[in-house]
Amino acid sequence: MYWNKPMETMPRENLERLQLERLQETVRRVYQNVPLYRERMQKLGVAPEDICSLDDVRRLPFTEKTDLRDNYPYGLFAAPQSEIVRIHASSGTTGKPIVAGYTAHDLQVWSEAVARCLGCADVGREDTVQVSYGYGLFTGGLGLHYGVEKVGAKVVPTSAGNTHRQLMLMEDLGSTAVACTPSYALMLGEGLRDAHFDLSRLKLRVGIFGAEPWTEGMRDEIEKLLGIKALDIYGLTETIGPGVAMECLEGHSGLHMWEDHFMFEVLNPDSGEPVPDGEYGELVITTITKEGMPTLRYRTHDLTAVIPEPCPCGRTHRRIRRLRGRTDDMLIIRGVNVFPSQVEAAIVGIPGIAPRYLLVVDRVNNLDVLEVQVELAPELVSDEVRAVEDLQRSVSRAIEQVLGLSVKLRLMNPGSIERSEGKSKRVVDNRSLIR
Ligand code: DLL
Repeated sequence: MYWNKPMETMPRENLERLQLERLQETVRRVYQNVPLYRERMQKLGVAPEDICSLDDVRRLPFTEKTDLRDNYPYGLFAAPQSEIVRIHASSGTTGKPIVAGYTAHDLQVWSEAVARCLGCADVGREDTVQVSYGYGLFTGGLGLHYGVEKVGAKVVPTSAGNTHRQLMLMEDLGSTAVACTPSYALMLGEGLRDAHFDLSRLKLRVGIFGAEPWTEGMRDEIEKLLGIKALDIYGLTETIGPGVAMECLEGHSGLHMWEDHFMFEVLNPDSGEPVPDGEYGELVITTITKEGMPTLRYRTHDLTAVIPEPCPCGRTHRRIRRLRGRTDDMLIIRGVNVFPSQVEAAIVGIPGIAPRYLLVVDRVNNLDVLEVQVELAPELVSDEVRAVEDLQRSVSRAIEQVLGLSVKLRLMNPGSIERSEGKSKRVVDNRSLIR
């Protein structure tokens, strides 16, 4: 089902003409209003008038997560504060989050993008959509929420957590669709299985799952446990939130990127040169309709490939493959972005602790578990149980405060964490993506 047929099926030629106009407008806007972009463009010797074709996007500077961090909180905003009506945020590499600002127009664009995603899942006026992504600074809950309202479906804003209540409401309210992270979808499914629940009592038909990497194996399991079709939705705070790209029921593979709002490139992460269609590279996104905080050539560090073949659904917006992983070291644990350097920042300076650590990530009962191994300083090898217990508590608290996530802390004997002469290995990720 299309939400916006003329846009979703627009001939490529027209779509590309529209993209160019919008790109030019965005470049003018950031050049005028955002010192960082103006200075970078001047350094590269490129002015807004030089953007004469879509290929000229490659003349523009890249934007990185660090640029958002360094300009925290409002430095990359391109609209006056009086026009900003919403803020969202996601965690970054330090204690400070990445902040995104939206004008009223941006919120329209966002709900339009999510409405198209819901159309891809055949969700319309007759549906009841349980939004079990977290509500708040995270873009998942509110992002889906306003898209559901836009298509005229009924939204049940349960937010994440409280599995028992989620399942009760799902049955009682007759939810036909659910939106949450794939790992939470598995938990919901297992809740049903463990309760020997008769699936025919549910009206659930489709799930809209994203915010973290998942696999075909996980899709199969979710579909079996919940008795639904499971579809992948992609997005990130820096470019808008969920709704940048979405799988459709017909194609069932590959996510349509809404190219009238987001221009994308797939580049070799080392050289910055485009990779041929079909080959994996880093996804780089330029927003072309955002006002509050447009981003030029944002390096997502997410790995994907363009699917060159047209989709049987008739949408002309190109598809990217399911996101394969990241080029940097950001981990996503239970939907929370975690950088190893955050742990380092938390433990450095705690008396009795050496700045040696290792993050071990596992998936236990389909939930991510983060174990943080931290080395004791040689001077503190205390046999005194109370002293070690106190240290255990204060180090856990310090780490949990920075990450916003509960962790399993293991204090290790001095020298027991492996050393390396080159780059240190900070992470062991045992979550098997091929399940
Ligand atoms: O996770 C936005 C979102 C909410 C997307 C709900 C989909 C559904 P951030 O917290 O900024 O925003 O995290 C963005 O999450 O760069 C990817 O690494 C990862 N990610 C998001 N969706 C997917 C997906 C939201 N479908 C980061 N597959 C992105 C794999 C995903 N990774």
